[in-house]
Order: sequence, then C-alpha cells, then structure tokens
Amino acid sequence: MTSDTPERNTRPTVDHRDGGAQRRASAGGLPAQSPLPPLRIRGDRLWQRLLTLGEIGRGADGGITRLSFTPEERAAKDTVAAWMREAGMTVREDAVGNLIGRYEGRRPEAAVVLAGSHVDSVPSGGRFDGPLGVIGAVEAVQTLHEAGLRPLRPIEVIAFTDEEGARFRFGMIGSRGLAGTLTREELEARDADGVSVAEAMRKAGLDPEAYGMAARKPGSVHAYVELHIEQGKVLEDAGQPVGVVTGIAGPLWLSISISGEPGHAGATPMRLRHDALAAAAEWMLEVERAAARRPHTVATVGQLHLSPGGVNIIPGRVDLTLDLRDIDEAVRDEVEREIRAAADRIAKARGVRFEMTDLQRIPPVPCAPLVMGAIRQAAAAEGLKAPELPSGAGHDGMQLAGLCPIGMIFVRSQRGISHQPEEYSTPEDCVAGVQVLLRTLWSLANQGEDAE
Ligand code: HGY
Ligand code: MN
Ligand code: MN
Repeated sequence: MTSDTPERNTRPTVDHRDGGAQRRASAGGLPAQSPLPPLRIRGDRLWQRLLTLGEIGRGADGGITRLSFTPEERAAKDTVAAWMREAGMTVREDAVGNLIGRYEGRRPEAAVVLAGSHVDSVPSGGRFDGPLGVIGAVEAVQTLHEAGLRPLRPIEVIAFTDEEGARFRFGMIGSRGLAGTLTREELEARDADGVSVAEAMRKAGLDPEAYGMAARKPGSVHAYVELHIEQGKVLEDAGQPVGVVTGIAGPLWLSISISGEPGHAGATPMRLRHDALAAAAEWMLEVERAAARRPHTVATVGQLHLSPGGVNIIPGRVDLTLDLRDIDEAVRDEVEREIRAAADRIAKARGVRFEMTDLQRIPPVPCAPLVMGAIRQAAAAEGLKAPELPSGAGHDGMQLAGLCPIGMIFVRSQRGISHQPEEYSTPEDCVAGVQVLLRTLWSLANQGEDAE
C-alpha cells in the first residue's frame, strides 16, 4: 500500500480547526439551519481532478477500465484519499473497501450526512460516471473547510466499492456492505478468471470474514445525497444543467443458458435442428416487444456467448445476460412473467432448454422528500430551474434507502452518452451540480433535533 493508503477503520479525531481566509465561523458560532454564505466552489480544481482521475485505467480507445479490487481502482482510491485529506477530512476504509472521508461536525455524535458515489467503472467507460459524485462531494467539503465553516452534523464522503458490477456480475457491493444487506455467500461470486469477491478482497488487504463490520447502525445516518451524471437526454432536452431525481429504477439482472443441439451446418436439414442461437434470437425479440409495450421499462441483452462457435457448426449452447428495469416493480414483474412464458413457448417449439438464474434483483426506490426538498431549495438558491426526473440507471443510493432518506442530483449528459469514452458533461454543468450539492449538504448537515 502506498503511504497515501488510508488507515483501516481508524476512528476520526475531532478537528475543530477552522482555517481558511473567507468568512470564519467559530465552532458553535453558527445557529443551526444558518443559510450558507455566498460560497463558490473551485471549478478549476474540480475539473483538474476529474481529468487526473480520468487518466487512471485509461485505455488506448480513451475509455476507462477500473474494475473493483484491481490496481486501477486502488490507485483511484489513493488519489481521492489524498484530496480528502486536503479538504480537511480524516480518511479511512471500511471492511468492504469503501473509502470514507469524514468532515467532523460540531456535534460529532450526531447522525452523519453521507455523500458519495463510486470510482470503479464499466469496461472502457467514461470519466464522469461515479467520479463526479465523489470528487464533487470532496470539493463541496473543501469549500466549507476553506471557509472555516463547520456544520452541526459530521459529513462523510464515500467512494463505494464496486457499484457497477462489471467484474463479479452483481454490483453495489460497497453500498450493500454499508447498508448491512450484503451476504457472505455473495462474496463467493467469481469473475471471468474464477477469482471470488472474497479472494479479491483478501488480495486487497481486506478480511472478507469481517465484511459485516462495514454495516452502519440504524439511526446513525441522517441522510444520503449523490451527485451523478444523468446518463440520459432529459436535461439536455429541457435545456437545464441540473435535475432533481424522483426515484431510481430497479435493475433485475438474469443469467440465461439456452441448450440446443450442435450439428453440422451442411448436413442438418432446417426442420431437424435445435439451434440455440436461433432460439435466443427469437426470445430476444419477444423481450424487446414486451419492454416496448410499457412507458418506462427497458431491457438489454449486454452479454452473449455461443458454443461451439465454428462457422460450419450449429450453435448448441448460448449463454446471455438480461438487464430488465422499471421504476415500478409490479410492471417489471409483469414483464418478467411474460418473457419467462415466451421462453417456455420457444423451448417447446424448438426442442431447446432455457435456464434462468438471478444475478441481482434490486427493487426500484423512491427518493425521500427530506432530501428532495433540500435539493430543490439548493437549486433555487443557485437560480436554477431544476426539472424532476426518475433515474433509469441504478445507483448506490438505492441500497441505502432502508438505512436513511436518500436523494440524487443529476448533471446534464451531452447527447445522453454514458458507459463509453465519449461520456461528457461541461465544466459549467459540473460546477452547477456541485454548487447545488454544497448547499444541499449544508442544509442537511444543519438539520434535526438530535444534532441540537
Ligand atoms: O447499471 C447501472 O445502471 C449503473 O451504471 N451501475
Ligand atoms: Mn454510476
Ligand atoms: Mn454506471
């Protein structure tokens, strides 16, 4: 581990230093709910840090690949840890590898306000999905620190472990660890090289048997807010830089194996075939039609492997994945029933066998009025007309909804592109999003009777 590697599980020291040249507020000097002074974040520093982090794990195609528990993710966390310290935070990692920067409050024992996102990526992803939320939260805290402002409640900035699920085929490992919903058997899930989550954790210096230590006690978290790129086109269409998220669609990920009969491409008449790929193709069109019949349902086959794989061999087996989402769980369940019935029909007609296994099944989650209200006020204070919209993409916040009120702030994505090297948001839009986050954090961290 480099010298910058955060200490493990050290309790934060209370730091009442109120350095910084701007408005000084002595500890306890600010009444609760005091409006934030007219503070501006350092947009140049934010942008430079986004560029710096975007160089870690960057490939020849310009895409970023930082999978969980890899040297690239480690390097990204160490880089962010140094920025957290610069921002006046104490830094630690919890038992599942979440990187946590803590900015002490005037009431250290009060329930904490969490802000964060992730620094792991999809293969060949963009530089904003995740890092904007982590670096943005560090920038917001650093702005408070440099202004000598200390909220009533502690604020913790988190870079969650493995949000994307790109390595082990199920995601949000860190946020589920923090929420206490991760299970020990899930740590036996294996990556394409057969390495389990537990083995990868051990190699990263963590003890998988201690994963439960990451869980936060009920009542210990006041609220969670995440800044994230929209990854869609709604804000661009509305001509607005920032949006208030109303809810997060729930992803159901299935692994599907279709077993047919391999055969000679030349010698096997069409009527005698049990072609696994033809069955997969027919089923995928049924899935597409079922999703298209609903306003918010989306369905994607993102991975497909066939065997034996010869030009002149009828595919005997196909393995594929399905990502099925909706903001309404009942609708998602209905679509799931329809596509399972279609699989049964196709299996009978073609003499093949479908097997389906859950990879992850996450319910859709509404955002909490407490956090949405703070975000609305913050956007208005910044003079922004922030549209309200659901998130089709999944986010760590959905794992925390059972622990505390959650909310999200969206920043406009150029042409809605994400999970690709071309993912882009302008510096101005990123600054607008972090300004809203700063005000939201200040409001949440000065709320509530247990902090008085
Ligand atoms: O898959 C998602 O929605 C997110 O990018 N992890
Ligand atoms: Mn993300
Ligand atoms: Mn993503």
